[in-house]
Amino acid sequence: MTLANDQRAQLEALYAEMAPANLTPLWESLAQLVRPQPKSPAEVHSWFYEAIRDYLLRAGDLISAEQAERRVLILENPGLSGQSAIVPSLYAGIQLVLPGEIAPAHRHAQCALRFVLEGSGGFTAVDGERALMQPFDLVLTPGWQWHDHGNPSDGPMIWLDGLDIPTVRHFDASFAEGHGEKAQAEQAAAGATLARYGRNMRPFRGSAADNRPAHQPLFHYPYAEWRPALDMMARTAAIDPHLGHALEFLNPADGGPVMPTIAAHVRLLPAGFETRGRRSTDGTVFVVVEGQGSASIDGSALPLRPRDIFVVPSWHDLRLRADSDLVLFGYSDRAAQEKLNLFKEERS
Ligand code: 1HN
Repeated sequence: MTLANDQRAQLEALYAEMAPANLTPLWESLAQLVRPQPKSPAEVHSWFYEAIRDYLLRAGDLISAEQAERRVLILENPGLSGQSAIVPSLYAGIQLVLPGEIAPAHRHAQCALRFVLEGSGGFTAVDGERALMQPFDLVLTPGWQWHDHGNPSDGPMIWLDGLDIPTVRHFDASFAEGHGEKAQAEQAAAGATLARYGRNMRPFRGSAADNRPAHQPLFHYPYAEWRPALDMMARTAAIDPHLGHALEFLNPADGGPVMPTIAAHVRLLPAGFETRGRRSTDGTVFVVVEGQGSASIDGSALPLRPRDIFVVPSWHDLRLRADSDLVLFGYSDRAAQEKLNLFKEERS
């Protein structure tokens, strides 16, 4: 906007007068508010697993899971400091449950996923049923389902928590409550839900076994199932030049993303493969599951090593290079954006 000096001075005087009445002029901020394309305040960033792990284990010496309620180090985007956000809509943290510990039962409006990074034999109990956690399993605790964590194994359990905390905050819609019991009483045998809903089947409608929330029945997607599926895909399907071999986790209730706000996927890039560029409006959090390679994000290179975590905010061009077979897990707010008709992607 080009304004004459006296016009500018008179306008500034007017703004100063109206400010106590909580009024501001749109014409001064319109171009910032309605951008021609996304310009995320979030930055590209990566976290090295070994560094997070060291801090987390030191916290483990100082505070118990029960004292903390959840012993988690938040992965805070450097462009969103103080907001507990890794992209503007999503949260990420790394949680530690030590042998013998319990993270007490509660429920909340926020949807959560867990992606196991280390340890074997701990569990998340969802509505009274345990999902026994193995490395690189995906476990969901959908909104308002009771959940607690425990670790009867003899080593630390460490996983990534992905939640829609900033989205729920944005809508001013947070509710939460404690269970009363530290750990929920067992309502169903471990694996019962996976057997009924995780095999492209469901209990015959109205049967006594048809007892999970209808909109969100399945909560465990084991590595032992998704990893071979990716390998089979690599042997039998043409590779997507922008994604590699990619599979999305589904909610069997509706064939859509795993939760109303969050979508999650895994992908395999065979050794030597390099993707073409792609950008999308869903800023995405990635975990390196196996292999070595690099990401090039708007032209700057990021090395990729197992268990490292990196974030690619909205509308940043991502290219991936696999030096050895490279497997990634990723989650984003694409589920919410598609419902709001906001999702866009561009392939170059
Ligand atoms: C939560 O419930 C968990 O259940 C982890 O493990 C992290 C961060 C904010 C709010 C709730 C969990 C969380 C959380």
